Amino acid sequence: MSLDEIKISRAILSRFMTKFSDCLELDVAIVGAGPSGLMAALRLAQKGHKVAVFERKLSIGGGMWGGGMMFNEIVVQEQGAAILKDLGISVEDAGDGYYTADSVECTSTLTSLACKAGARIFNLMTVEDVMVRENRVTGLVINWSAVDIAGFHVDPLAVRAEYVVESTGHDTEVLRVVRKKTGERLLTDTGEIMGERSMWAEVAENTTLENTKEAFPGVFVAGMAANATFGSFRMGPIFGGMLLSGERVAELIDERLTG
Ligand code: 48H
Repeated sequence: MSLDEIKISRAILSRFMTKFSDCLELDVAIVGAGPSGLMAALRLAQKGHKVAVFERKLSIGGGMWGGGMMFNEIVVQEQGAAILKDLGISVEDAGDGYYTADSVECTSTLTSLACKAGARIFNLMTVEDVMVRENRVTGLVINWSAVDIAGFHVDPLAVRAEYVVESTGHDTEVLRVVRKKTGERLLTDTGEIMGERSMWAEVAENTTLENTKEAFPGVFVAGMAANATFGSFRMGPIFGGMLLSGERVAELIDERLTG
């Protein structure tokens, strides 16, 4: 078979345009492809919702690849281990209710399963703003990360969504922009992003789940961003709470979409 470079280029352009334009109106737009965002994407897609994830970086997986201090293993507790096993990821018993898993296997498997379930993942795209109608977030404003990095003045495009998942991790970028642009109170005690506290794994893991909820009309917060928004602790390289938070946010949004 002869190979024509122009056919290769045309195939990429036409396939990408079909895929991208199909995602301009979504049930759920997820910001950040870390463990909580990927888990949410997997469960929402399995429930039949139209979901896409927008990730700023070239790589998918957020803080999961790096394990703890670049030792590429993660720790999960009983419930987290059950999720990983259910996804077909190898888990080692480390005793006393702690389990370890290879962070590369976790990230790549979760990503693959989310894609195969029907979630679309767009890497190299940064969410820089939101759309708001009648005090409710109705979509995202996106641009190529390369535009952001280069500091070019190029106007963005927009994506409409019934619900947005804020899973940008420590920086809570979506809620930060919501607070700044709307001037409205977030659904926190102070109305502001309350800020992440220092490390306390046990408390942080439990509060991650409690804090996985709607933080502004139309925006649900998951993962590390949930604790940062509602003023709880960080937990270090234990990832059960992130996975459970992704599942929880998917359940909450599914209830809204189908209820
Ligand atoms: C597009 C964006 C934008 C934007 C950020 O940090 P993450 O891995 O997030 P979680 O919450 O799923 O997992 C947190 C975990 O990795 C972690 O950091 C833990 C457990 N820390 C504990 C501790 O004590 O330190 O992923 C967030 C993703 C990243 O890939 C970002 O690049 C991406 O979101 N992102 N994508 N537009 N504006 N902002």
